[in-house]
Amino acid sequence: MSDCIFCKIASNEMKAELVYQDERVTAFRDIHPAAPTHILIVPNKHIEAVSRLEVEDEALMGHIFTVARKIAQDEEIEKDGYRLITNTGVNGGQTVFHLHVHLLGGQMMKHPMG
Ligand code: DGP
Repeated sequence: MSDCIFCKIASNEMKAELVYQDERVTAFRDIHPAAPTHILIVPNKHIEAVSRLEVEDEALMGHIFTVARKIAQDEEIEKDGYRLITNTGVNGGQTVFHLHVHLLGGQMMKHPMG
């Protein structure tokens, strides 16, 4: 998608602080960090949201989670724990419509259910 900022970051057309990249996914630091470690992991191909996933994307989604684990190890937050969040659609709080998983850690996270 030509006007998608996360497509531009994944294709290295737009700058971001990359922490991991391979042929399927790109991970970079969130521009507005909500925790000491706040990294976004995105598929390189444009998928708008979880609501647009197809069966053929299952392996890709699994890969995003194993990459999240690898990054958590590299960031040295694996032992203390971390949170993975995917906001989906307007009511889910999604603001960038290219599927992404937030990796948050480095502090005790407030429980999202209150
Ligand atoms: P969400 O609300 O789940 O759609 O999260 C979108 C996140 O993307 C939000 O935490 C801020 C981040 N973000 C938005 N634009 C940019 C950008 O241009 N660069 C980076 N690194 N992060 C961005």
